[in-house]
Amino acid sequence: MNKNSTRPLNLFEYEKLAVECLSQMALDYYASGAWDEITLRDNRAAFERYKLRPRMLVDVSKRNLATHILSQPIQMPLLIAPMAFQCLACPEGEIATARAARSSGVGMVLSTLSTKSIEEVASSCHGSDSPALQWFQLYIHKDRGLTRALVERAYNAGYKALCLTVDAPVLGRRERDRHNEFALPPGLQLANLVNISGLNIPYQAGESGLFTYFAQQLDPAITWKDLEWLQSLSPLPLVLKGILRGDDAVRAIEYGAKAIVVSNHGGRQLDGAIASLNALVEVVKAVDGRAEILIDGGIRRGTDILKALALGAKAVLVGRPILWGLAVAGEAGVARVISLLRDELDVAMALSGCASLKDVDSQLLTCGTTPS
Ligand code: FNR
Ligand code: LAC
Repeated sequence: MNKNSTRPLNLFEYEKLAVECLSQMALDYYASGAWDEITLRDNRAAFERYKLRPRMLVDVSKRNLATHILSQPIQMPLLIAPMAFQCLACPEGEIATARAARSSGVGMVLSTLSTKSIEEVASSCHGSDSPALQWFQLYIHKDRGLTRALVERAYNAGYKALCLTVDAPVLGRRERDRHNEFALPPGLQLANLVNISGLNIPYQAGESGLFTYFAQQLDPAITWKDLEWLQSLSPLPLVLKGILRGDDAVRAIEYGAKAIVVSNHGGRQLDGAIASLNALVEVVKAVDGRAEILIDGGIRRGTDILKALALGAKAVLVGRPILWGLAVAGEAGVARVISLLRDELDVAMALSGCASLKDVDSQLLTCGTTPS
């Protein structure tokens, strides 16, 4: 396929185009999962196992995809997952992503390890009518002063929630990154950390520089008790990302979390971990309506979103396909990836007899030939 002559029709076609736009090191970093990439593949396979049970003869002439997440409106149930180092895909990096999220009416979660700063990303979206649904994703560093400063900056810049990633006490072993000796190329930096401490992703022979960064800088000792401290730093609602068990979800609520992201980090952390869609069922049951539940991992089609919602998620996060859009065409590419998903969800809802998200329920799905 040629970048200029072919208009990608779906997210898989975007991935094929992106392969030609990225350096090998960036592509491998974006695409890879941990060890044998079993969980990476399982995330997709889990969606294919569930089958839809469409309802017929429903008036679907008007369809509404809008919803609220933590009381904030979005045009469709989608947020862009936090992903590090987006300037590897295009020079505007996270700013392009944020603008596309804003113009498309979806949410965005900014990574602690972004290559554009908390303030740059927030201010790039100022000036339009509705407030952007922007959350800040936090990695707790050993240096608690540095961590506190990140939270305060996110709050002051107008981010609406703090999304603590809990599945990465150490970095998962991504062997492609080890082979490539992954490091940030000259000119790119950890934009949120450069003024505080000048931290960067080091080159290290035979190792992923990001793995070394995690080992040196992030705190693998954090436990549930630290959530109290974290919540004392700002009034931002707490979201925990990376929960895969019902009992952990219940604990998250007891410790004050307002939302949970069921996630295995896109198969990049513990390989062999349960597919996130399969964990969703257990988490939804345990939470029993006491917190909002989101999910990510392997969402590539509108029907995947529909299935996740039918199993009880309020919204989904999408990761890698956003980077493929960013690599192919910057802000416009991200906007188009979102619009493809929106169109697919819209058509899938119509064909399933759902005029609005309220009509999407567990009866819409089966895992075998009979309703579950
Ligand atoms: C991630 N992810 C991630 N998560 C997080 O909490 N903080 C981060 O900085 C990153 N960085 C990151 C970089 C890249 C390149 C990828 C692909 C992923 C995980 C991400 O938020 C999300 O959980 C998964 O990407 C979802 O799976 P899919 O949609 O990529 O299959
Ligand atoms: C990753 C980290 C940064 O998945 O979360 O690469």
